[in-house]
Amino acid sequence: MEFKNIILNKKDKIAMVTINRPKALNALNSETLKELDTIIDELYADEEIFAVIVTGEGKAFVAGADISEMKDLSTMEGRKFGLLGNKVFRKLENMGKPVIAAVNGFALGGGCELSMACDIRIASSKAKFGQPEAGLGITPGFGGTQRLARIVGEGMAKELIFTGKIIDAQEALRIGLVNKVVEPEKLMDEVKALANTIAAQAPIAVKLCKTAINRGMQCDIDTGIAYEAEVFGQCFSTNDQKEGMTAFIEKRDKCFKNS
Ligand code: DAK
Repeated sequence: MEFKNIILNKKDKIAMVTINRPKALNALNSETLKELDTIIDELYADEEIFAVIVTGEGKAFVAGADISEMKDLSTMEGRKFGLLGNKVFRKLENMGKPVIAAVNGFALGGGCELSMACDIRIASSKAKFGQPEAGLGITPGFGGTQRLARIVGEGMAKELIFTGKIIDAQEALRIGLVNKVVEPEKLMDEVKALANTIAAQAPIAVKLCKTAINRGMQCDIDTGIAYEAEVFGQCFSTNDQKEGMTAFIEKRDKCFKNS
């Protein structure tokens, strides 16, 4: 399927989702969010895809929600826009496949929020992060007040959101917002290698790990441990569990079938 604002490529079990509005620094308008929604549904249903990469075309990852579209929104329209973005980001977060953000440049506002809805963030040394919404007279609207505090802690999240200050990739690494920083020309190789390593694991196990971690971050540890025991049990109903353990005993390479 062709999209106007997003390029979707699939190769060797990996899907690459490139936000492609470079003239507007990949700002997210409703049209782009709706395309992203369709793409997530497609990737979720595609059993050949084991890992997903999200990145931006040009010098930005995503420079935020589209300010020109938001400028004249009414209260109800603003709410609708926020609900759309949150629905799409939550779907991405819960899609059951690992998602890596390859943050190639500006990740501001909704862009920082998009990267935080991904599981892992790898940044180019040129990347910049921030939640500048308060300076525009709004609050973060795509989960920033919730995910940033969970990732970097309450005090740091409040400082970033209250001041709107923009931080560089090294500072993002220091506060735990990104997993790794690499030189710009190495970013895609690094992210693809990571995606390939993840895609070589048993995909159902990876999916259950993701769900268990996501759920565990939102509940008390006893509930989380009980959930872990549940998904651990479920693994034994998969062919890939038999394959992984048999291949180990037989000292041969594994061949996971996502079943
Ligand atoms: N929206 C629309 N257009 C944008 C944009 C954005 N977020 N960011 C950049 N652009 C456009 C610029 O207007 C410019 O367009 P032209 O003038 O060429 O037509 C083009 O991209 C290139 O940008 P610059 O000329 O500004 O490029 P520079 O390299 O000089 O500066 C910059 C790069 C990233 C520092 C600068 O563009 C910038 O400050 N951009 C805005 C960053 C920002 O404030 N982002 C946060 C957006 S607010 C909610 C729902 C959602 C949200 C909030 C609430 N609810 C419903 C409750 C989310 C809010 C946000 O994300």
